[in-house]
Amino acid sequence: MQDCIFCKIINKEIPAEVVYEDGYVMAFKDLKPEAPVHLLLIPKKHIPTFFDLEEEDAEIMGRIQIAAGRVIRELGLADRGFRLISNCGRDAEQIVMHIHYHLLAGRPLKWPPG
Ligand code: DGP
Repeated sequence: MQDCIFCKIINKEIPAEVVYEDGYVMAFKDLKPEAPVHLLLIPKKHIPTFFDLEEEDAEIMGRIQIAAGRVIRELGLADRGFRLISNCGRDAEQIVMHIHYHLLAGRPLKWPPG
């Protein structure tokens, strides 16, 4: 999608610190980190919100979660754990309209998040 900042990152039109990439998923560092590890995991397909998901997207969404575990394991943080969270819509303050999960790790994470 032309005006989507995350699609531009996928297409390498704007830079990002990419830590994981396969045919379906990309993970890169968040511009404004809220934890020692703060990554954004996104589908390479442009899907604005969870309300736009179709049956055929089930595999891609599952792959995001597999990638999350893989990245955390590679960072040596599997014994400590992580939080995977997604903001959807206005009340959750979704700013970028391309589905993404925030992956937070490297410090104790309070619950509820706010
Ligand atoms: P939200 O839509 O509220 O779930 O958060 C979007 C996140 O995306 C926010 O934490 C900041 C991050 N972000 C926005 N623009 C860019 C960018 O151009 N590069 C990177 N790496 N992160 C971005």
